[in-house]
Amino acid sequence: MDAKIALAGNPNSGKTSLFNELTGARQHVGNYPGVTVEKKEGTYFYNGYRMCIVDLPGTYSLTAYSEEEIVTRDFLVTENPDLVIDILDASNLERNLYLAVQFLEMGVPMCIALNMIDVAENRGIEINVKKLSVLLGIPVVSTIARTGEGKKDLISAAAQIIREGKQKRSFKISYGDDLDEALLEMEKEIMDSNFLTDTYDARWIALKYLENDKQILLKGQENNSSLSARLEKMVDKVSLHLEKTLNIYPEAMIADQRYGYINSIMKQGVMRQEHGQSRLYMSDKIDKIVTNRFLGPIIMISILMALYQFTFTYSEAPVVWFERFFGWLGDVVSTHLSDGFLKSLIISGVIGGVGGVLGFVPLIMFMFFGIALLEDSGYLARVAFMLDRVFRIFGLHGSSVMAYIVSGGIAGGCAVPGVMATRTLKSPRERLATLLTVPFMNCGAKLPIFALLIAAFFAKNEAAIMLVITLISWAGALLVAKLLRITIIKGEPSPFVMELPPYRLPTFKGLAIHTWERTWQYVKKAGTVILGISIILWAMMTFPGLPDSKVQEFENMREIEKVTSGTAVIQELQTHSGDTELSGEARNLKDRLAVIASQKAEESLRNSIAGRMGIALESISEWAGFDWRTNIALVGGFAAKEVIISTLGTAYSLGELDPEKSESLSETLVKTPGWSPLVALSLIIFTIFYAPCFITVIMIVKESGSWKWGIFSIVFNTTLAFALATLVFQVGSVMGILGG
Ligand code: BGO
Repeated sequence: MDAKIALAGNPNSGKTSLFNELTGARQHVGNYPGVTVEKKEGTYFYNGYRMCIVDLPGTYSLTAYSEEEIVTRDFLVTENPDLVIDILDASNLERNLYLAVQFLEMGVPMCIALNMIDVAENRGIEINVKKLSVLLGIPVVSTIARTGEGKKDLISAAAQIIREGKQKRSFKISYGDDLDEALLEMEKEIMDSNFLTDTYDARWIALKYLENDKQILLKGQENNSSLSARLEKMVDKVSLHLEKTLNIYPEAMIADQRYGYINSIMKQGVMRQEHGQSRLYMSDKIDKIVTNRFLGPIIMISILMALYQFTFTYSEAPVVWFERFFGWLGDVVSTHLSDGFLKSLIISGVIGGVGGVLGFVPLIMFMFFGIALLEDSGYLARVAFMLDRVFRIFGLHGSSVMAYIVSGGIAGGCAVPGVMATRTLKSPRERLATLLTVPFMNCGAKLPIFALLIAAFFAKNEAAIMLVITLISWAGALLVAKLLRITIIKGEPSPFVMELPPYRLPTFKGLAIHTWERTWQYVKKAGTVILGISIILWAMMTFPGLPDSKVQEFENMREIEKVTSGTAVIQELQTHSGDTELSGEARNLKDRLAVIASQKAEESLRNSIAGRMGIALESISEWAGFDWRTNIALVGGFAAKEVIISTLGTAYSLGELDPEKSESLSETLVKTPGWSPLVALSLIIFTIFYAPCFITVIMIVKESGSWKWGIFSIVFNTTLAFALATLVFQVGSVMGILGG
């Protein structure tokens, strides 16, 4: 049987030596067509195989900068060898792995000859070959090409891969949020139009466009000029963005991330150097402390605590300004519009709903700024690296950490991109376990709910409570993942390599752009989706309203109050507005009328569609301490979690105790009977765990490929959330803690 094997590697890695060892006298030299690069071919016989071995020119990379690189690349795609043996100089592993990573990205069938192992040993370098093989997912065999040592093992590993046939391997490096997103978009366009995909892999083509690869660009323009122009436009857009935010070009970012991937492999105990001669760069020095087994977690918790402290401290005043602004706006509308549905819609539906969400913009902004700082500096990647050890225990993967963080693992993300971020996970089981648990993270929509409840009931320990909420959500997500991995999605965890790019000093401009982009997303959602849902929920909370007989009943109650007070008092009320100017009797009447108005509003809310739903659920939800108004908010929260806060705002403003006093929602909740710190805690727990919002469920269905998992996440998460909230509320009530 014939097989074609290509020998590739960096110059001076020992390719020629290995080639000579294998082929001996059976070799001939020519040139690659059209170029001056030498082409050496020979044969080797092994167990019935006639192996045609081609010694490719030595290269450091697979860009299109030199003839050698183009020849190597073209050979791999046009000649389609059965196997590539990448020869690595073991004494210079990190640098040699750069080319190996690019072969892996091309998806060619390959194995590694870890050559010059004798030189490495002499230099006190010890390499864990097995671990390297596991992490890269391909066979690695140590060799000494000069003496022929390891040659037989290498060829037997090669024959094994050839026997197994060409299997498509999925190897993906994350190039950071911006490039990953661009890559996904470009990949889709490329696949939809079958653009060069006969020869190359779609992601690889997209990557080459981002690397500004002249050869691929030229081929692309010849093949489909309009699509090529569209792809180039996408590249320009993301390049400009990267330059503005991180002051870097895509090519450099891609190289950084590839080295980051290699750096991560090296840090997982693949290489040990006895005499400590290896040069430590600044990033390595920082990593020695920041990712240290003992110091690392302490630093991580301290940084999170500092982030929350910073956010709550500095956003407090602007949040109050925003609240006052929306309160004032409500008052203005209230005085200028006559009573009726329009007034109610604008005050309760629009201002109460959207204003409630927009009121938290300063908090969101400060949080995003802090997270952008951690992300742009490269620290978040270290968090993922450290947490990998913990994640393994729970049957997950280091890449899951990034999906958790994107979903709001620290606070303020979104589960939709979080579910999409799970695409970097190779193992389908780990991926499923991750995408089913990312919705437990504290996304930007849950944050205002926590902020509201913390401000109302735990004002003294804001940052500490926020940290506890974060830890609860992570612990819950990990335990559920473990449960899933030992029951319905069993399987071994796969090896993990997380890109550890060098630390960078973020620029203020870059941080400002990242902060603004994310804040704008939040504002835009509040002004569109949330506005729409708020109006629907307002309608559900307003209609069908009270029956005429009931309206008349309240009217009669008002009349009775007025008649018993006398005309003089009524006249006084009509002509004066401020409380201080009123006589005692007039003030009394005013209070009694306000109580009737409030009773009427509450009765109307109870009678509404949403109110009836809330009341119907109350017999169950009261186990967890939730009243019917909270139920309305939680049902609304399934559409989008922001709606919880806006609906609570609307529900409590529709039936508030004194409609003329515009107090903040947190003040209203504290005063409302039935609310206590324990109820707030129970609600926090429920909010963390219950059904993901509608868009996330759709995303779960899309990414898992089945409605089954979408429905599972609704039913399982809500049951779990309710069980935990009930546990907290009941135990708290029995023990009499937190006002329970
Ligand atoms: C000279 N171990 C050791 N110690 N050396 C090796 C090994 C190994 O496993 N493999 C290769 N070498 P190429 P490329 C040389 O030529 O095969 C040596 O570019 C010398 N030459 O012998 O040419 C190999 O094809 C004078 O060394 O690599 C060669 O990939 C003094 O690495 C060099 C010392 O190998 C490069 C060495 C006149």
